[in-house]
Amino acid sequence: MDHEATRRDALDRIAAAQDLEAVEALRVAFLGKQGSISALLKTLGGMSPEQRQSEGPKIHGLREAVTDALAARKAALESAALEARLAAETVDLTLPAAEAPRGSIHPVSQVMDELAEIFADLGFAVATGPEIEDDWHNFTALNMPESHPARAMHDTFYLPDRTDDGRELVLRTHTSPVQIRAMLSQGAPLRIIAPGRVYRSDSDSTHTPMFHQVEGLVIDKGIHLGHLKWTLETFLKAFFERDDIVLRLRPSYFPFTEPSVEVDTGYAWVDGRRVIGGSGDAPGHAWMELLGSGMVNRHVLAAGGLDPDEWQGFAFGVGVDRLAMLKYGMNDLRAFFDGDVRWLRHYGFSALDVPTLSAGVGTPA
Ligand code: 2NL
Repeated sequence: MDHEATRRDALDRIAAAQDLEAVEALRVAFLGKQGSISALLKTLGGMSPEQRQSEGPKIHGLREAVTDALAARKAALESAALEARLAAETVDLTLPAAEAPRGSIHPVSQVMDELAEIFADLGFAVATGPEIEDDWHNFTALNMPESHPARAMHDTFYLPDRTDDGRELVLRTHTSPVQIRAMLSQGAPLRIIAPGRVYRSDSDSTHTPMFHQVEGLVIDKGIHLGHLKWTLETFLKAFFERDDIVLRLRPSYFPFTEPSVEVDTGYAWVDGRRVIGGSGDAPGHAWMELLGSGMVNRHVLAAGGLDPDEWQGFAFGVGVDRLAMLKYGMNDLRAFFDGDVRWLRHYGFSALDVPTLSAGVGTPA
């Protein structure tokens, strides 16, 4: 074969190569150690100077043409492969991920958000504080001095360490210490809710060692039980989204309030569930204890740095988990903290369901 025929044959075969492996095989066949064009190059060494002068440029030109053709074919195949991949792997980034695990908002979080929204509308700010407390903020300031029987009743988790000034450390048994801290740092007047985790060494079908509480505190001049009752009634009507909430206030005792009142609401059984609404004395209805409250004890005001002859207040505390169960119809508290994805899928909320008063804080349509 003359050089021209060799060139045509090589370029035809390169143009016909269907994949990168075929291009590589041709490169080896032409330009590899044993390659046909490499063999031609080697013949230059045995030629006379005249022959080499005429043959050299032809053979080098042949090598160059084949090298260029291989590179061009390789680039064409690579870009075709990329085009094919781009066409096959189109992805619409505006579609929701089909198989990605989807999270949901836990009912406790949802209810906490609902409470914050309802109370914000009444002028309350949300206060937070540490879950590890010292016994002064958790007990003493709340009119529970050492050896007070209420301390034992709280089933407190004690930590092995103490504060630098020798106070015992506990997992807070209620969110009241948050409110003590708010009184001390912000003074009066004050309108806050304190939602969060609390801990008691108690575990059965209706008690978990960790649960959620929201407390509320209003301090101003001339505050009385009427303000307490109106506030709780307004809150419960907004939370349960019904106007027929009826409250019954019973005298009670808490160390931190005086007088203390327990608040019951009327309810009825509907489809095996308690549904809040109506008077507990109405036919088919009964009363259920919902929350504890009272006028802030003057010792507690004083511990909060306030003059009890100048400032009065009311406070209340309620279990968030129980509120969630009543509103959304769960019957086993323990399932709240099992992390069972089936339960979460069933009772969880979409992250887009943000409770707002304008759109309603209740179950989305
Ligand atoms: C309940 C209901 C209650 C309070 C919590 C409170 C907080 C301060 C001052 C006075 Cl800073 N009171 N919180 C009041 C009454 C009831 O919780 O069933 N607790 C065992």
